[in-house]
Amino acid sequence: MTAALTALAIVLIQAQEVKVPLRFDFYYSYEKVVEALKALNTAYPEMTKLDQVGKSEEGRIIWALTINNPKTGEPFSKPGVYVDGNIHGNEIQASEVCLYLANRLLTNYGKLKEITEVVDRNVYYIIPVVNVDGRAHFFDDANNPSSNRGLRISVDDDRDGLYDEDGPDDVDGDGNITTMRIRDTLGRLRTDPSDKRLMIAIKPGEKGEWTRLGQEGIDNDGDGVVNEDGEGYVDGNRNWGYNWQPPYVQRGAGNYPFEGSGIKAIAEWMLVRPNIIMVFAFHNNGGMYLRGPSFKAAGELPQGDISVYDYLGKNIEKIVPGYEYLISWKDLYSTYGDFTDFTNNLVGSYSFVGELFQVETETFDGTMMRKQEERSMFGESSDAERQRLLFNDNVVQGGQFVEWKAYKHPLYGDIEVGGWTKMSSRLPHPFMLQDLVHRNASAVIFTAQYTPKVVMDVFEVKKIDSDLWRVRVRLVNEGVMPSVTHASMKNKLYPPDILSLTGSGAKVVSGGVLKDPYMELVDYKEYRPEVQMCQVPGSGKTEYQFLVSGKGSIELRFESAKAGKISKTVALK
Ligand SMILES: [Ca+2]
Ligand SMILES: [Ca+2]
Ligand SMILES: [Ca+2]
Ligand SMILES: [Ca+2]
Ligand SMILES: [Zn+2]
Repeated sequence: MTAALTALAIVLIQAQEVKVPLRFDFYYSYEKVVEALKALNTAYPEMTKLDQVGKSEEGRIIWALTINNPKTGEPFSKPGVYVDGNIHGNEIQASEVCLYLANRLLTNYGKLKEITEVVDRNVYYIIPVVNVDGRAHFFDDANNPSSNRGLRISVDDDRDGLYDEDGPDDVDGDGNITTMRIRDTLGRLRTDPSDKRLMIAIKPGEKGEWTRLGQEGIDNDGDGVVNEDGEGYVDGNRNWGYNWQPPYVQRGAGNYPFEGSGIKAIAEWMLVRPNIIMVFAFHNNGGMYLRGPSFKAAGELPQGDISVYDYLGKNIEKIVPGYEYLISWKDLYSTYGDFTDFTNNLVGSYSFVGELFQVETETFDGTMMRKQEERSMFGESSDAERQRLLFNDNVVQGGQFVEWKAYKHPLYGDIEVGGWTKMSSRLPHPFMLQDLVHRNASAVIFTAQYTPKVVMDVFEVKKIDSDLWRVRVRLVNEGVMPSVTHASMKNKLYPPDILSLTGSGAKVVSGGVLKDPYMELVDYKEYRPEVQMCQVPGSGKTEYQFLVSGKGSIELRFESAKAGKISKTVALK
């Protein structure tokens, strides 16, 4: 398909009305994402709530869809599962994963047992598009697969006093920012004999043919440099208020934490939802599920939290074949001021960054390529690129690569322009989108089965003296996640979970953790024994013993920011 026809096909899809169940054979523009959220909200008014979280720099609204079944309790009575995507404006399929998840949960509630259970168990907070301006500009403007990543905050990248004065330009007007090359016998590249669209590195002694000039563009401000100061750059995922570092340490950090108006709005929105215990932030690409910490100096996470991540991560690797469960600073790179460090340390959640899509899956014969580790010193990987071109030609009938064509550049003279299109490289072709969104939403649904679920059992009320009762209480957690993360306990983020015993005619004489019911080994709390601080371990239990004097009925209450509230009333008899 020519670029013009591709553009026409996109326009036709975008003109159609969005209906529930949602379709996932095309990419939703920002406006279409909003329509889809409104359509879900209209179709499921009892189960959903649509919030305006805040506004972007350009005034676009950031929307959040909350999914909660009121019949199984209010949102704050349940663990919160937060899912977002597209904080990087170009990483658009992340939003389709969010929409697919919402659509999947709502349209299958009451039909599939597994879906019904995870809907009833948790509340879901879904923000499909974080960088709303970025998504809009990725669709509307000429881009390469990696551009339009940042927030719409001007930054003077080359420090000449002008802001964003010279970004790439779509010199041939095809909607893509591709690459420029110039004939150069002293260049380090030559045409690949097996496919003339590709260039390969010359061997020692061979004559060169081409030099790569970089992204399409001219010297807009006439300073003798091409493309030196493009749009932005503040990176929404380096602008959060946990371990934020200034731009000389962390590129894209912004002038101060939460400079991005949408970033600040989302932070505030999350902080008033202290029940959030699980976070998924979807990006592209590479096929990874990353956990923190994001920088080495943070040290390793508490062992109890690592166990939770390992259980989830190793299962997710199976749900999304080819994806790897990794640690971000160690296996990828260190980042400062990123979102999941904020959520882990200040929201008190477990968090995964899902890096969607593996370009290695785009091969002619469908066999996944080796990961592109063995690139040549010039960054070319011709084996992989040849496969991708075969995929382009034979599987999707074009649209992913623009053939080289001559262009008269005002600075360089006779050059050629061509290369991969914006909808290639980091985004699956729409025919493979369905598989991507389903599997990655399934990773969220799998995880949502393991949020904390605490049940209380008052397993003994025994008279041990004329006016003295022994009350034993067990808190059992059916989830894999503890009732509060170990990191939150360490950081003292929230009032700890509390188990309390009250009764108008009763007085708690002593109380504590029941270490051994047979030996009657109790770790008594010295002050205010009627209030016990606790953390109910994942797939485990914790037991308490109270000695109570008095009569009548007593109430036992368990209160947790993440795992909800439970109370039981029993009679002293
Ligand atoms: Ca500048
Ligand atoms: Ca700039
Ligand atoms: Ca172009
Ligand atoms: Ca310039
Ligand atoms: Zn990203």
